[in-house]
Amino acid sequence: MTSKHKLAFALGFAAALAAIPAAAQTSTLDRVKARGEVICGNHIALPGFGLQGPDGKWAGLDIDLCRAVAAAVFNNPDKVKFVPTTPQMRFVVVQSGEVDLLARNATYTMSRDTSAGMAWPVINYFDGQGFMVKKSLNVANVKALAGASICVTQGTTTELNLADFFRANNLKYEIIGFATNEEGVKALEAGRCDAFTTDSSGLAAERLKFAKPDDFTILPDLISREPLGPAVKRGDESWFALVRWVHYAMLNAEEFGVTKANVDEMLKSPNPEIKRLLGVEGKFGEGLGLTTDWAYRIVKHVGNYGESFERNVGMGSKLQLKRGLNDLASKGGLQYPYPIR
Ligand SMILES: N[C@@H](CCC(=O)N[C@@H](CS)C(=O)NCC(=O)O)C(=O)O
Repeated sequence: MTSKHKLAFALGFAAALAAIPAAAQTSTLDRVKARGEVICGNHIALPGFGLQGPDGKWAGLDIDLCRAVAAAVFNNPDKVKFVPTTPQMRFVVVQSGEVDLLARNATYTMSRDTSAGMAWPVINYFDGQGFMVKKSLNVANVKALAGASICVTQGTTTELNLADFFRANNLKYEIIGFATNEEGVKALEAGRCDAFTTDSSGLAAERLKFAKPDDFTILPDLISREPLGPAVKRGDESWFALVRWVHYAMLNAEEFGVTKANVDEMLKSPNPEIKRLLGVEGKFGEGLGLTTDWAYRIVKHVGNYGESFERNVGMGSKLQLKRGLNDLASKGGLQYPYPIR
């Protein structure tokens, strides 16, 4: 290589480096730390998952995941900026890097995972698509909805599954699409459609908003699998791992009986699993760019997964959802606490 070539090479390299936006040169965790807060894309208003209270404070299972990330990074669950998103905008804010993670009942699917510039660290709620109808319609299952008009939110897996199911079963139906749940649910309440369909957890949440919730029933059958979980921008594996392990820490805490109330007491536990979880033994948080007490912070500020589930969507909450698929694997569910070791 001549000196001229060397110079051109060096300049070309410098130019290429300069062309990389600043954001691409630092890790998501570095940016989060420098900014002093996590930016979390959430739902505009979904009781149990992401809903703003009269005091302006957000609450829900998805909100807890964002707060748990903040607790792990900052030892402060309030260091989160929430960015409410519609179904149509939710992935754009992930792809553009406007949010560090999206936590709003979004289904993990192959195309969203492989061709949309996003990655899905973990599933924090296993769900399926259901239907809600007025009790007075007197239908017992989804197939009895042949010929019905069905309200659905656009830009969702829901509208795709709906079309598949009715086509596959040779059933006629009329689809009435809306940009938001709110409009679709209002249309059902007003009698403009016979049924409203979305994730079954979303149905339980939306029913709460009716003036007369008891006039409506959720049909027993589910027509799809909807694994719901957070999404991050593809390309930062460390951040991906951090979000995933935050959820696993909450599962491990539940598995070993570590709760918000007893976490300080548990620091003295002789159980090696608990010692590793809480950072009494080992330095597992360091691999994530965090402190050794990263999981202690999560449980201390947010609680374990079971606590978050019960508080937000479980039998003790207004939604009254059973643990079902979201029980720990040791109790027959799909939530599996991967080993911290
Ligand atoms: N899990 C499905 C459906 C998501 C979905 O429809 N979510 C509803 C709530 S259950 C929604 O966000 N509606 C918009 C709104 O209410 O503004 C997906 O990821 O496509």
